[in-house]
Amino acid sequence: MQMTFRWYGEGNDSVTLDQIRQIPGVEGIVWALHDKQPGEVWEKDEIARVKKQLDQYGFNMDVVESVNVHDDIKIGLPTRDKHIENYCKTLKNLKEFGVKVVCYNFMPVFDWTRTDLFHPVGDGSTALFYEKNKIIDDPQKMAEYILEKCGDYTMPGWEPERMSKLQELFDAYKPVTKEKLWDNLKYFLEAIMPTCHECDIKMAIHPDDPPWDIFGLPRLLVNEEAIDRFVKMVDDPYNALTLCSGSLGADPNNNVADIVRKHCSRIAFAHVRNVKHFDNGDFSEASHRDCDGDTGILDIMKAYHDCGFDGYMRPDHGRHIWGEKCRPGYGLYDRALGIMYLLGIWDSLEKFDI
Ligand code: CS2
Ligand code: MN
Repeated sequence: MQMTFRWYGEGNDSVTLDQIRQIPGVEGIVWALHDKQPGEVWEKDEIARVKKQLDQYGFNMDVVESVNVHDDIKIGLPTRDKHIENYCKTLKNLKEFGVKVVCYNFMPVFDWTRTDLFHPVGDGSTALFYEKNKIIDDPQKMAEYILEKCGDYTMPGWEPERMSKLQELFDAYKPVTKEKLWDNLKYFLEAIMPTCHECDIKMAIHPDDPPWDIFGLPRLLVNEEAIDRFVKMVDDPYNALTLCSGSLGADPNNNVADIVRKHCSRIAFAHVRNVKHFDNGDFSEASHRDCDGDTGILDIMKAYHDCGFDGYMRPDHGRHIWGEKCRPGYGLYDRALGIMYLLGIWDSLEKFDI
């Protein structure tokens, strides 16, 4: 297993590479060109600039999160072939810099959705929170709230440019049923697999967050059955998973450790995050410590260890603690604590026969 840390880039993150270097065990930075719109080619000189920054601190750039997929591909419009061609160009450019894994998602319109980005946890810290009753039929209001709360930071998947065309986007997705969306995902993957082989880059899909339909939009990667279908649909080692325990774990019926055991060989990238459920269906993100949530962090780490997982891992969203001002879910302190906890479990599993 190789520990990594997500970083949004120079001038685009409250956390610095110098700080990340001081967290024990971090070998690579999970990065992206965050100013790129979905569909735009990532040029070599732009990638080279990031490489230079990471090299100074001895970090690798093996994992990208995310090269976002253009809506035309998800909707299945005739223009998708042009966008797929551009996606392949980006993969070829990334290959030149040794990138091994590209994380992406196939969620219509929105990336992850929360109703409160700074919900008090009760100990003075705040965390991302999802209140089921607040997801009413007003996606516009939701988008405005998210954009306002993010302040100067744009959140991937919630780019103001896309959010300003929300109604148009919703209209475009109207004919896209869940089955159609599966077909469009298959089309995309089959089209890019030869390039992935050629470039030795694994495409690692991130599950839908939360793992159920919202605002009438279909969502695919929501449970074990869907993941089974996904890996069989394009049965290729380069068609891989970003297994996000927090996304899947938002549904109490999902047993993430079981999914790890079943699909370990197809997991290229592990996101480890803890979620606490409430009886009414709401959930809050929690610290990485097992007993602070219901995701089964210890079981998940043991499952990865038992399977001999040798892919990339990162702590996922953290709480906002010690008064830190940061991107929602992406501060330094709680994610650094998360890493120490995860490495503590891993090191113990390595040393003792448990
Ligand atoms: C989220 C997502 O769970 C997560 O890691 O922060 O924004 C995630 O990065 C994307 O869905 C991946 O494409
Ligand atoms: Mn995740």
